[in-house]
Amino acid sequence: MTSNEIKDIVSRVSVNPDLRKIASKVLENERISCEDALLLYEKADLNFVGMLAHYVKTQKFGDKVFFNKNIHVEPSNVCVHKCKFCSYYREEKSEGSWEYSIDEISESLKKIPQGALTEVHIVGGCHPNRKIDYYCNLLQTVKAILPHVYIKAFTAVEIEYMSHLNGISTEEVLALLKKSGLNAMPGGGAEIFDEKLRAEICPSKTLSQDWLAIHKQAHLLGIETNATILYGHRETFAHRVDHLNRLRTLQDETNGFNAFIPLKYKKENNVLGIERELPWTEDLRNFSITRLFLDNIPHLKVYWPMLGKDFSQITLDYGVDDFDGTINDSTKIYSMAGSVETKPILTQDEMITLIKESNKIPVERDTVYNVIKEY
Ligand code: V47
Ligand code: SF4
Repeated sequence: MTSNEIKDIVSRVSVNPDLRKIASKVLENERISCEDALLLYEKADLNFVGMLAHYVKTQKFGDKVFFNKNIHVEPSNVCVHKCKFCSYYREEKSEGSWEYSIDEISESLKKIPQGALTEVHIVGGCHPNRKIDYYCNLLQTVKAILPHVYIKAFTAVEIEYMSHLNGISTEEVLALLKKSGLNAMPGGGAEIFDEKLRAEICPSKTLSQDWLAIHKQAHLLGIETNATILYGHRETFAHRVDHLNRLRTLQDETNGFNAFIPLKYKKENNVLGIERELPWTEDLRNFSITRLFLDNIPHLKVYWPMLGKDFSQITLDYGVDDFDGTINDSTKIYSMAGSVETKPILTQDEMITLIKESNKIPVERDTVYNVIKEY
């Protein structure tokens, strides 16, 4: 749809005049304000925000939808933080905990044919007895076995914990990890930046200002990163807008974020005590409004293992341009929280089919969005 066609539709249907103004801003390529975003969350229906988000996504990428070939490595689920929404962490040596040695991880990586993937995504808990040598060794081992892959590893929360445990600054941690092979960082651990709510749902976790500072340090060191939001728990729309605004402000400064990934809170096996997960229409509205507000973070990613393949296809018409990865079934953070896909695995052919079925053009990318192949 062209901007004139959208203007025409907006002028014909009876839309709140303030919403109409926001639509004009979007169509004129003007940044929307926090007040605008809040109004969209409070008043705009799914079709309205969806149409605008799809327009913006199409302006940026046409019908292209990106994916990559990756694998998740989760060295341990032992974690000191015990976030209330997390279904994944365990106490050291308790039932359900795991702690893979470098040898165990390297044995499984050696089975992967060369060229089968372009990214290894490594993330786990904050383990109280694993010093930075373990992580540097792990990165070096991955690079030795799979020299051409990008390593996207460790959330800002893990970086902060390594700094704490080893008595060195977070900059030093990042520099050491980079020297050992770290190429990029995932966006986890952001949760919700509002300090009061953060203290309620993940009291011991990295403070919001520190999460942002670590990403800034990474960007200044040339490590590109992602960002996330955990939504659908106790947060208000104003909390979501505040969260997005802190990211947009940092991105104006550093331009180091590649992708934003909204993570829907899943309620199984954790103690947060939310009885009902959000309806899918709210997920679609959230994807759409995020696309409209975060005008400076290029990619909006759907993490399909969490939302399911079928629903993720629908998000491609609501501002999403990235279907994340082919993944393998080793990722547990969502399956333990009740995600739609209990054994997340997609072959490259299945990924291409899913994207084509949605009338989009599949484009394989690497971690930092260099195009590998268009299908
Ligand atoms: O920070 C934990 C979330 C995140 C639950 O950067 C939960 O490419 C929902 O950030 N319900 C870690 N979410 C995973 C992550 C990620 C995933 C995929 C791709 C990328 C990327 C990053 O998982 C945590 C937290 O926000 N999480 N528990 C739960 N019950
Ligand atoms: Fe640990 Fe991350 Fe789970 Fe929090 S969300 S308890 S930091 S693994």
